[in-house]
Amino acid sequence: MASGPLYLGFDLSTQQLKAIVVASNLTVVSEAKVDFDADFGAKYKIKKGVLTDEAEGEVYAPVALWLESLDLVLTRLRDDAKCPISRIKGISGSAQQHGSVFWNDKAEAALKGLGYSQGGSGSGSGLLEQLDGVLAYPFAPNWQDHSTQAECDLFDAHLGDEAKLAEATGSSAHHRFTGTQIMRMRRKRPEVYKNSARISLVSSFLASVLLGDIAPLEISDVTGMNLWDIANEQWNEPLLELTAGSKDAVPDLRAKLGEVPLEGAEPLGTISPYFVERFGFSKDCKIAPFTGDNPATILALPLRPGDAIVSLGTSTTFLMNTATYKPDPSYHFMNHPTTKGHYMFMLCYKNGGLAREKVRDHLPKPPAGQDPWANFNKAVLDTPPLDVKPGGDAKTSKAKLGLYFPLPEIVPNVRAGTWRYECSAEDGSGLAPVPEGDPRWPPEADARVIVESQALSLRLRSQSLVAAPPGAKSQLPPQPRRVYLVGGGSLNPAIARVMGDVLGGADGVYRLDVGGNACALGGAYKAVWTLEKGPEESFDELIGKRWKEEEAIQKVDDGYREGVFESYGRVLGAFEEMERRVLKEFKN
Ligand code: XUL
Repeated sequence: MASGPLYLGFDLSTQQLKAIVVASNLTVVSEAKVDFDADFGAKYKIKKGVLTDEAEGEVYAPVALWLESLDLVLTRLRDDAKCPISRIKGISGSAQQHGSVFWNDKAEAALKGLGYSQGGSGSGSGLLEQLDGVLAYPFAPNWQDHSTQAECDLFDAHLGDEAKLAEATGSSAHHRFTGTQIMRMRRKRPEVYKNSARISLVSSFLASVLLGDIAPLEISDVTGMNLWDIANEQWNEPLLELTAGSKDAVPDLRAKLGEVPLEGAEPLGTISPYFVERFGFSKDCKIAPFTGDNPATILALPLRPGDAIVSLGTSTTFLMNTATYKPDPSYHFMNHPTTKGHYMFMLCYKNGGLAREKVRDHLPKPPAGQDPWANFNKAVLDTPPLDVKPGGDAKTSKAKLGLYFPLPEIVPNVRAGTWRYECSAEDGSGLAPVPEGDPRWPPEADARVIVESQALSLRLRSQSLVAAPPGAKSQLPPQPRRVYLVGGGSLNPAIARVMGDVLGGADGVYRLDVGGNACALGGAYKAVWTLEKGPEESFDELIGKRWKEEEAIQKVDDGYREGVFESYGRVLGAFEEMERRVLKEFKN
């Protein structure tokens, strides 16, 4: 193995802790992981990494599980993956967003005292033993927690309405956002709140353990709290007051949250002696700020402003890097993790792959052994855009639009259900519902319409953030430069085709081939950039030079198709009107 510095990226997700080591040229050198259920399920009684209290709507993870997992993943990295740990020069990483860890007043000293050598402070015991008794609460509320409706209502009302909250903090109130979670902790478990000397996000928790000190909250992850005033780059005083319960209690909450560095570019310090003594890290190894898993995803490639990532998993997530700040209650703006003045635009849907699967299951099943999506894909590709027969009379042709939400949706905020509509293909006029079972609407049409519906929702909400692509193709209408697909659905060619038809992509639609490793790689690349960047060199510049595009991505569709893209543009207003009508009647 060549010599030279190495960089470690962690990803502490809901179900696993992953560690990936890359060289300066971004080549992956070693990796290891801990699967929470497989490795610790019996001990912690967790399912899919979490514990649940159905009656309360609480979802939470034992913090001890993460401490044990950190020791185990590093043991595996050293022993199984044979990683030359002493060459690791910098560490960063990503963690599930919004979760919080409540430290008590013993934490700081215990973190500072971490060690491993015999006769030294730790004397051969692990993180779990050495950090015993440092938590004000043994659990971290998880992003799937939905126990905070009462607090969300108060947050949404506090600055006037949800649009004002979104304007200030980048998002309207969400159950999982940490401000509402902290407020509920104060009201439901006042002793825990009182005993919390510091509150970390999961990203800064992991950085803290590695640093051997409480790490500050990170500038991108802090925007997942409903507490950070994005435009003014400071805590929002009225929202702190709401969370803390009174004006007098605000200084105490500020102390719990700590100061937030306004840039994510500088290392926080060197690694704790514990990791040097136990695993052989260099004592000069630096810890860079960790960020949330969505911000880390946009660091897994040189994502330029105007590029979009569509993550097609169980749910759908859409991410863009943009210099435009146009918040709205139905989506999220977060600070960009590496580029000051840029934002991450994020749409988070509940319905994605599962909803497509339901439609698929209404079609005849392909014979055993064939791709279970074969008939669905054939229906998608055989149905023309919007199911408008080519060559028909443009004035009378009807376009099909639908909403397919087997789960209550957040974008828009409506109850579970399926709605089918028709409108003029020429200008979207005459929008009218189509009853279930109407012979004009066979199950094959649903296959195309659901994928179009998911893509139209993305186009509707991102249209004001995209510009006409510069360069030779400057005559093109505003659209993303590139659309990158990740997640399970990205393997499906019919879905890629519809994403290209609806969203465009002047330079095409690409599949990002990094397995499930995007967040950990984003963390590792962030460590490379933090420690190797030249003066004023941006993350995108440095990673853009070193990234081997041909190994990481594959073109899966041409993207923009003249005529087709415009036909969707003509019904976008009708799609929005359909959502409005459904929302009026079926709001969550
Ligand atoms: C984003 C969110 C999830 C978690 C998953 O707001 O809650 O994507 O970050 O770990």
